[in-house]
Amino acid sequence: MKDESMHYNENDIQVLEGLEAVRKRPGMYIGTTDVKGLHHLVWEIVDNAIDEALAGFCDHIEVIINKGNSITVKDNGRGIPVGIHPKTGISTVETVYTVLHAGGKFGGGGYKVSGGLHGVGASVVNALSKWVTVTVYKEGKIYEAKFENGGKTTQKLTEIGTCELERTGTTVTFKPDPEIFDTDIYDYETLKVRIRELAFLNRGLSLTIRDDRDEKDDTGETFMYEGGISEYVKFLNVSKTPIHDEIIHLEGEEDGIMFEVAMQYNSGYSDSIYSFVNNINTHDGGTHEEGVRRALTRVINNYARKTNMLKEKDESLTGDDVKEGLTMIISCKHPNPQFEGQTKGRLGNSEVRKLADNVFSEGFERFLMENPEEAKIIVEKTMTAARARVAAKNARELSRRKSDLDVVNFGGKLEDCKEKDPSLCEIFIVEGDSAGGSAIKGRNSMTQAILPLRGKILNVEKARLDKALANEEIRTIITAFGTGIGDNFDLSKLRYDKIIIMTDADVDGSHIRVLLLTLFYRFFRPIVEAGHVYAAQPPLYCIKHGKTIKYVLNDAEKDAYLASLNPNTKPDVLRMKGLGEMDAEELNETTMDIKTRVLRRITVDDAIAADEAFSMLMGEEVEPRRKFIEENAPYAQNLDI
Ligand code: 0RA
Repeated sequence: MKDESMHYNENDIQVLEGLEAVRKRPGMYIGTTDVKGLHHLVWEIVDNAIDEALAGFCDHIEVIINKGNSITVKDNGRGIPVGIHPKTGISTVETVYTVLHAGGKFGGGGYKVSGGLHGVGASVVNALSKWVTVTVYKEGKIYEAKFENGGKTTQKLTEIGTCELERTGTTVTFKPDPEIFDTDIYDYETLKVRIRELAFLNRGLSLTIRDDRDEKDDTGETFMYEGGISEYVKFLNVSKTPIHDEIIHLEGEEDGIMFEVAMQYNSGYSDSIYSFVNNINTHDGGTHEEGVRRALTRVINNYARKTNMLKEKDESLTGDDVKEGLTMIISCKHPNPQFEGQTKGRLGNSEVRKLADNVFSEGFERFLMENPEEAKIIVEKTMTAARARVAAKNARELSRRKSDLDVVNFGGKLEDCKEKDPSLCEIFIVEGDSAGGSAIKGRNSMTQAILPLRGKILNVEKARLDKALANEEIRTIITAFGTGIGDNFDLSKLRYDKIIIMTDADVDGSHIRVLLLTLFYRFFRPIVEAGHVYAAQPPLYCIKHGKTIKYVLNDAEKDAYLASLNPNTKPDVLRMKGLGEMDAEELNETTMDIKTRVLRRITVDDAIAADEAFSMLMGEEVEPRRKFIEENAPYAQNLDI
């Protein structure tokens, strides 16, 4: 007879060493241990359930945020195998949760395309949890295993009851270890947005999210889209005005690689093209995107020539022309994806370029032939974009020539700093001339440049590049930044390390800030993505007591500060009116001085959410904006993206 216990002990040591390595260097496995890493744990577990769905055995997944911020993920798949694993001599459930490299091929060796840590996810989550409970429903029986303090088995897989034969699936509950993570509070919205995305990307799969910390939430929200990525395109175009009714959906498969794309043009000027591989956003594109872009440009040009919309003498449409106002989702499911680039956000598999090109060009050509009216609208749109491109190029050349003559003065508005090393320089874009005046007097003229804005800035969500370039305010900004715009944009030429938007803490101020952010996001996106954009935070209150002056940013800070004071002091509290009413010294001390100011960095964690928010806030459609503001009113503080 084999000595089972001996066998187990040997493994046990190995197992604990493996999980201990995860606890020592969690960043290697989940990136960070901040709020992002905390949420990452959920996706590792959900990924396993998605794999079971992609294998065709699961059609419902439920995510529950429990009281106390533990997470439950339930699926109705086949259930993790419960038998003894031949390699480890312990149950497969326990193996999957405690052996670091038990991923992928455990159990049946099924077809597996999801992203994440490719099957080691469960053990990584276990290693980083205070406790984990796994329940498996299978063949009329209920099994349970428990782990504590970084993955130590406290209850081996045990049969704990019976259930109906038809009931199968896996339920996992885990509580992240507060010793590992900076925060232990889950954000419903963050989980919801990704769960909705997973529902769009996996048509027919239903996903539910419920918040049991919230007494009022007893049903949660369920997302299920029969139309898959077509419905994603429809959703992304809600705040935009589509120029044709039908959402074009094309798909194909070859050698186990699934490829699909959905698209619809809208009347706007920016494009929203997002691509995914195995449900992961490939934000740096790759071969699947390249195939589609190449085919899109070729098919539209061919069609426009064939129908004589594009005459012989006309230049061909460019890749930029054919993507203006295009909302598109590209989704590829690949059994062996190669992710490339610094952030692994690029698909490298070369065979996908061909597949994407073939599937797209055949399907799209067919669509244009069968729908001549839509085809005409689309081609006309791309031809208008081409004309605007030429006009913008001329305008750009004009403004470049002008700025060559006038490098120092910038139309008289920019008060530049003396320092020439961009990494030490910052520029304040200031609302109004009077605040601009105080800022110029109060600044550190060595490193701080000031650009006062006179009028309201143009809403670029409703304007093409050529019109934006005709706008004085925007031209000054482009010249000041030094990066150029459009085709000749060059991030390395940015003249300031920090671009600081300084507007009042009122509704007008927020409006100007959103207009500026829209401009930066649409026309200077790499500047935002590289983290160069900040919002200054002028204080809302000034609290004086005795000789002490304290500035605070909001009501909560004011109340906290007042409560901290000796009850005998008599503070007389001033509500600050606006930037324009502060003198140079006050403005410097409260908002500009690097020793005392509070800046908020504007980040783009999620490009899709940012795009959605800008279209919503700045686009043509009124109704979605009304709804968005209504729904977000309680969170108005967090509106910035
Ligand atoms: C491999 C084989 C079988 C099921 C699974 C994996 C499976 C894993 C997970 C992880 C979360 N939920 C899951 N659901 C299923 C099938 C084995 C069998 O049919 O006995």
